[in-house]
Amino acid sequence: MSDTKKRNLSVLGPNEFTGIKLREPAQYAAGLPAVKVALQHAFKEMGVVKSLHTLSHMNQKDGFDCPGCAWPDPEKPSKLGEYCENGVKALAEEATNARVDTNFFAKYSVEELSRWSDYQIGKSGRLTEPMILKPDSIYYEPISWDEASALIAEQLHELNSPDEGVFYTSGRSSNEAAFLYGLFVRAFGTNNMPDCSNMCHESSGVALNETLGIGKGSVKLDDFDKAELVMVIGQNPGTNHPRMLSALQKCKEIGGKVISINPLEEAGLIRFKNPQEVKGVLSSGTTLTDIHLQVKINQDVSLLKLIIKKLAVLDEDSQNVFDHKFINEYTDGYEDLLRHIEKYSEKELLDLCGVEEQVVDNAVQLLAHNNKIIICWAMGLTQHKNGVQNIKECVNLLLLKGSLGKPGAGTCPVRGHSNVQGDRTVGIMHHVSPELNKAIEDTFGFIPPDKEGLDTVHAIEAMYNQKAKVFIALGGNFLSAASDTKYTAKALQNCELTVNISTKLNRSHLITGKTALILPTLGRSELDTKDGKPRFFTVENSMGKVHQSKGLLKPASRDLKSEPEIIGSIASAYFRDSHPVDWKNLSKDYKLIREKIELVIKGFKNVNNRSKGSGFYLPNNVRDLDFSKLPNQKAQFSLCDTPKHQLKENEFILMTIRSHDQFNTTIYGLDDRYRGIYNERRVVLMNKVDMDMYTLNKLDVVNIISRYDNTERVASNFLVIPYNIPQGNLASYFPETNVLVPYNHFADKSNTPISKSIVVIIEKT
Ligand SMILES: Nc1nc2c(c(=O)[nH]1)N[C@H]1C(S)=C(S)[C@@H](COP(=O)(O)OP(=O)(O)OC[C@H]3O[C@@H](n4cnc5c(=O)[nH]c(N)nc54)[C@H](O)[C@@H]3O)O[C@H]1N2
Ligand SMILES: Nc1nc2c(c(=O)[nH]1)N[C@H]1C(S)=C(S)[C@@H](COP(=O)(O)OP(=O)(O)OC[C@H]3O[C@@H](n4cnc5c(=O)[nH]c(N)nc54)[C@H](O)[C@@H]3O)O[C@H]1N2
Ligand SMILES: [Mo]
Repeated sequence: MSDTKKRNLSVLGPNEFTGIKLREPAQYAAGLPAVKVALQHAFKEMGVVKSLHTLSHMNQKDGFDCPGCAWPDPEKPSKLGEYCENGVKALAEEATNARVDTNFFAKYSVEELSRWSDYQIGKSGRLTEPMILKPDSIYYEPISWDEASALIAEQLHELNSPDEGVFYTSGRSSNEAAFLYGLFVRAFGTNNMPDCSNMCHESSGVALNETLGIGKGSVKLDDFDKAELVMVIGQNPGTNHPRMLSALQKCKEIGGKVISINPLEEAGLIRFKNPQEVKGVLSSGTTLTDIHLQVKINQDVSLLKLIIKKLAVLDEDSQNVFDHKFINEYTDGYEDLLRHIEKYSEKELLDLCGVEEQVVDNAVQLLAHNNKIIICWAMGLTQHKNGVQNIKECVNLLLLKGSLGKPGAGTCPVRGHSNVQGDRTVGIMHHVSPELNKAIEDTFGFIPPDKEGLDTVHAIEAMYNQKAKVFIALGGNFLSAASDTKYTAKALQNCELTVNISTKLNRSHLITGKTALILPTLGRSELDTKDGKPRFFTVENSMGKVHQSKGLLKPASRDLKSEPEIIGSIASAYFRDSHPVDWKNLSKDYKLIREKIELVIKGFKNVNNRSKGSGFYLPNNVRDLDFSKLPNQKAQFSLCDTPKHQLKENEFILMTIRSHDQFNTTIYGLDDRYRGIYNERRVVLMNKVDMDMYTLNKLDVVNIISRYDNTERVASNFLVIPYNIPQGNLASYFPETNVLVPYNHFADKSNTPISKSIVVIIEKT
């Protein structure tokens, strides 16, 4: 294998300021500004005609699924179009008219591009043809599809063991692509399949599996029309799942209540003006949150435990606050839970969570008197050392209230990427499932490996230590999404070959292995044809419903291949057509792939027909109150300890969150409109009392520093913004602050990086 000339790259990109403007945080989400901003983005990237035509097909039954988040479509999508501001931005980003072609790569070296901001890199446009970065070069050059597949096959053959390969997946791939990819990786001989879930909802999957027997949520969209109470914990739907606000609005209109638990008072949770209704745009909108519990970062267990403790007191006063019939019939561990909460005093829990007692009591009253409760959550709960426990405490509350398996009640982990849940369902995972392996063996005639694979954090470590040498990514931006950017950069650079199957240019194409390949692929919104006939693929939304998606736009280039075709060509080059699976034909025929999915994965019976129209729900044991797979065949109460953050005097806890103008590592723009921060991303939100204590003024420039295991990590040049955030807590945007997250600190059991609770100090420059 070859040596490489050292490339002079900037791993983190520029850290200059872009010209901040501040306003008061917004008091409502959506409304006319959302419509205006959405259309501005769309028109700028795609032009007016293409924008309007495309938007009329987004999330419609015969159209394509939004490439943004995984929130489900209503049974009757609005004729005006079923999308939100950030869905339009996601589409505009994909359907842009700008192109990154051979000329672009001839003009800009990877060294130069690495000095561009993520915003500039993303705005360069769509990738148009396969490119190679050779070991001795700093310029990408074109390569044919066949040569690219042959090179990958050759490098895979050179590995000492299949476990030296790492096969990452982001969450935008279709079920068909993900199934084929998982099949190829297993046929190749490893379970090294880290995916974006490892950094995202893995903690939810682990907690829900252990307590309820399924790693997914239990509610359906229409449960929001029936719920008496919805709790939104550690989630910012106004920005990240705007269509969820319509569901909350409906809930409010029938008299439901909403409690939000968040260190920030997010605009999207205060008030909502539905842009799809005339009254929504013209009126003052719907108040969403009835009670906001401004918890300190990572003290949700303390707060929820306090709530449970107070409910237990009311229950003992024979107010029938808990659903004892449900507890007796369906659960295990109730007495232990009661004993466990005795360990804690109300006073200590109150101090830990930092919420005013009166506000907690108001929430307790709502919980005491309502029984149809939905709990929604996202990254504010999962990305902590005790992420799994956070979610288990939510499950405790639902079990006590009997709020599962009935209309208007249940678990609602709100997923990120538009098909991240589907990818998992059809086999992307680093764990071994004997059941899945057996089904693959029976269907395809080869024996999949039975050794546990590497997840994201362990894959990074293996590459860093040169135990893994080839990295292939089906989508995503591994470098910028993963923790510890500099360490991850070294890990990727230690690889012989890194391959990215992508729609758009990103930093992972610049900070690469010795040899790097970019394989450009079709986006969701694009027409995918075989023999001149359009074909569709399927996705699964956040609530376990599988449905079809069919693009309509002319592809960004004639040289693009679909994801299944790319996987198929790598697989047939690797196996040189001597393998029980007919990779070439399977990869071209999505219907055939679906027939195989039907044989291997439970719940996909007759998927080819049933996925048409509005689709079908996958089986869900919680909806049926079937806990037969769990110990004693019961849903499990859990004993969750309160997290211990023993901060030294000058230390803070930092959460790394999304601004309103980004999709993960894709930066749509430089504004965070709802939080009143414009034209700047290098900011750190801080409580005014803390600022005074450290004699910091508004817009002072600081470095943020984390120290774990004697290693200092620095994110330099951030502007301090006074903000309504609990004392001792800070907030900043990712990916800029990922450099601070230590690669070897992650959640117990789920291994999710601790991106929402990094211990840091602030240094004025
Ligand atoms: N427009 C847009 N949509 C997206 C994405 C995007 O980047 N842009 N990303 C997609 C993906 S992959 C995902 S996973 C989701 C992410 O969706 P979210 O989880 O909503 O995203 P974050 O910005 O990480 O927000 C976390 C929220 O949790 C709060 N929080 C942080 N720490 C704590 C805590 O300790 N306790 C509590 N109670 N709250 C806390 C923060 O204040 C913030 O409001 O969105 C998906 N949708
Ligand atoms: N500090 C910190 N780090 C985090 C988080 C955090 O909250 N804080 N959140 C974590 C979370 S929740 C997640 S999910 C991860 C996200 O991690 P990833 O999924 O790896 O990152 P994305 O930014 O979503 O990936 C964007 C890239 O995907 C490619 N792409 C887009 N659409 C398609 C498609 O249809 N097909 C293909 N093949 N490629 C496509 C484009 O090239 C684009 O540049 O980041 C994690 N990292
Ligand atoms: Mo995510």
